[in-house]
Amino acid sequence: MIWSAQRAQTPALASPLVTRVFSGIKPTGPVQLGNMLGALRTWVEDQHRADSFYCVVDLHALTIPQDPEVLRRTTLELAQLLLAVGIDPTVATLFIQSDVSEHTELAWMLECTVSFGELRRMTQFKDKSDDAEFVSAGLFTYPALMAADILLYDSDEVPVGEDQRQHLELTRDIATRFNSRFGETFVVPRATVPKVAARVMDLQDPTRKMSKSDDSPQGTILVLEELGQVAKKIRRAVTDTDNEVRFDPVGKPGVSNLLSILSACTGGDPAQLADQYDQYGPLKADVAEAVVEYLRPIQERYAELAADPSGVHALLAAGADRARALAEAKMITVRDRLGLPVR
Ligand code: AQP
Repeated sequence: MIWSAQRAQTPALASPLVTRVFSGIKPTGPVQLGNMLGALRTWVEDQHRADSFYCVVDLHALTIPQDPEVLRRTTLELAQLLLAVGIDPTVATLFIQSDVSEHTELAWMLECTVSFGELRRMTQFKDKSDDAEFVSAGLFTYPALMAADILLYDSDEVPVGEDQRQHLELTRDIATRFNSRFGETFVVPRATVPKVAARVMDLQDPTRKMSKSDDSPQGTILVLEELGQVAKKIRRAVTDTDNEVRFDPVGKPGVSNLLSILSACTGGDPAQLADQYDQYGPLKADVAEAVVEYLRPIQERYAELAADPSGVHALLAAGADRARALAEAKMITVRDRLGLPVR
């Protein structure tokens, strides 16, 4: 117990004066524009005002079948991409989820506090399992692992796209229930969802969100895609026939999606941007140019990092060490609260 008390006082523990941010991204395929505008853009901003923990959540990728070699490669490439988009490892903690085994340990404990009915209500599970040949139990319990990721670090804020809001609500419920049953243990986090581009839609089917693992090559813009190809996809984006440029996500989902993308890349309010256009052609041309110029420096930085990936491994190991220090301390409290031996 003396040892555990010492651990619980490590300076790495959350200070009540510092906002802690945590977020993760799955290495399930090449990062798409929605990931970038809905989440990673905020990650980069947040790292300068909060103690930020960013994680490549490789264990979440296992919820759907993965080729081990491909997963190994995409995990490293995703870490490189996070550096290329502007995550600065001197101010933020960047690490790989499976390097910190406390995530899975806590996930099990939380799984035992969340009900089958709560998990069954998760719309992402329904979406991802509907047409799948094989539905893993992990896909079903995945929100408990996500809750563990967040709660381990006393996170105050979790920057995510709109699609993750429901999982965040469940995380809040899990934390609140645990605290009231076992005593104050977890910070109850809140989702921070961007004002624009919180749900970037598929360019060919603007009623469904852009996704990295969906088979919609013409509807998905990849962050590392050849820029001429990016412009072409935007010029071919599905709109509608009345040729009126108006921000109305329900009535005009295709046009509104383009306005949201333009707004996220250049600033400005999507409804006001709409006033500058009276035809789809010029709007599409401006969106294409804005996205290309947004992605160009990211692609250049990525090419430099990919040419010499040697430093990335060391940097991820250092990030995991920092994350582990916090996670170990939190698990001492959690184990104690649950009546498990404290190591
Ligand atoms: N279309 C989107 N618009 C805005 N934000 C989005 N995000 C994902 N798609 C959009 C946000 O990106 C972050 C990382 O997502 P993830 O990799 O953890 O999983 P996801 O939400 O399931 O994203 P994908 O691209 O759809 O991946 P797959 O196809 O593997 O499921 C999250 O904050 C998410 O909100």
